[in-house]
Amino acid sequence: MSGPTTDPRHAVERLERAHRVLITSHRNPDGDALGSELALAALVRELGKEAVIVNRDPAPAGLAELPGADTILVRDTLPDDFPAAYDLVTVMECPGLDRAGFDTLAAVPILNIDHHADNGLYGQVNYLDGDSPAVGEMVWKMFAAAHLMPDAATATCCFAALSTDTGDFRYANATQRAFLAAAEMVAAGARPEQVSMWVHERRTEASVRLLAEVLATLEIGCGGRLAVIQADVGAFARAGAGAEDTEDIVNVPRTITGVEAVAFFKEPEPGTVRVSLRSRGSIDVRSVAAAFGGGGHVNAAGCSVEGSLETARERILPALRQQMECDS
Ligand SMILES: [Mn+2]
Repeated sequence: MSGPTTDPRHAVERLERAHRVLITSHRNPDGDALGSELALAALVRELGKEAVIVNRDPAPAGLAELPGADTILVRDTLPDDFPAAYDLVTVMECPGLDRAGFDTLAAVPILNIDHHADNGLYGQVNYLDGDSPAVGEMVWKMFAAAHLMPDAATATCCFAALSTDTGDFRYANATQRAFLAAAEMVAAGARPEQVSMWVHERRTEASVRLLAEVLATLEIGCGGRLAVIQADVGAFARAGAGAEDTEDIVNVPRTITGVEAVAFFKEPEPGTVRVSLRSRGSIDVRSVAAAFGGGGHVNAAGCSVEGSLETARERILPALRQQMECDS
């Protein structure tokens, strides 16, 4: 273990000492997870090493079109030649090692690359930058640190990571640093219009039907500041939808004037309820999620609760209302 570093050279130096690198990220990978994994694999190969990407869950439909995404192994367990055939594991965008969904990753030294403020420093090298808009941007900086020029496909992967994690450059993390990196990526051949198509125009019919079901459950509380939506097992069944069809729905109530926080309760199958929380400004939904074993960012977090949807609501909503200082 060593202290965290924001210097991409330290991460590149660790890669240079490796021969065969296993790359993974969190369960239900998003644009930053997938884009940063693919870009890192390209960097590892440019350095003359071998890279294998393994994820526990498949990519969402649109992001499966990222260049190289078809090379990602999706498995419930690590490859049969792990740990013997690997001398480094690189974990992308995981505040805790458990997020990857594999039990034995720590059998090999770990390079931990993340931008979450609550990262658990589980790596031999911890390349962490809480000011970075996306882990894909941190990988982009590693190319410069290695004096290597990313190709157009890699630039597109990094751009996908950056644009999805900044909400198409609309969130507070769409900083000057984010735009400067985006300009470099486009100059290197990244295709923003292609990424936008993959991210926004690959909806399933089931997800649009589920959206209708969910919006019909909208409740507004806390004097107009809190929006609550849900998808119970019946809603998933009527829409023909699964957990993968809930993406982005939580953001719809956030567009209501005056709404400062959104809670979305999802019950794709009975017994476990996934909760997505979104907020504005200083309302800290990460601490609410963390109280129930989850995590994330101050303004975007989530957790899972065992039991019924009603139980999950009874546990989470009082904690959220307290965080928001609701008096009604
Ligand atoms: Mn990220």
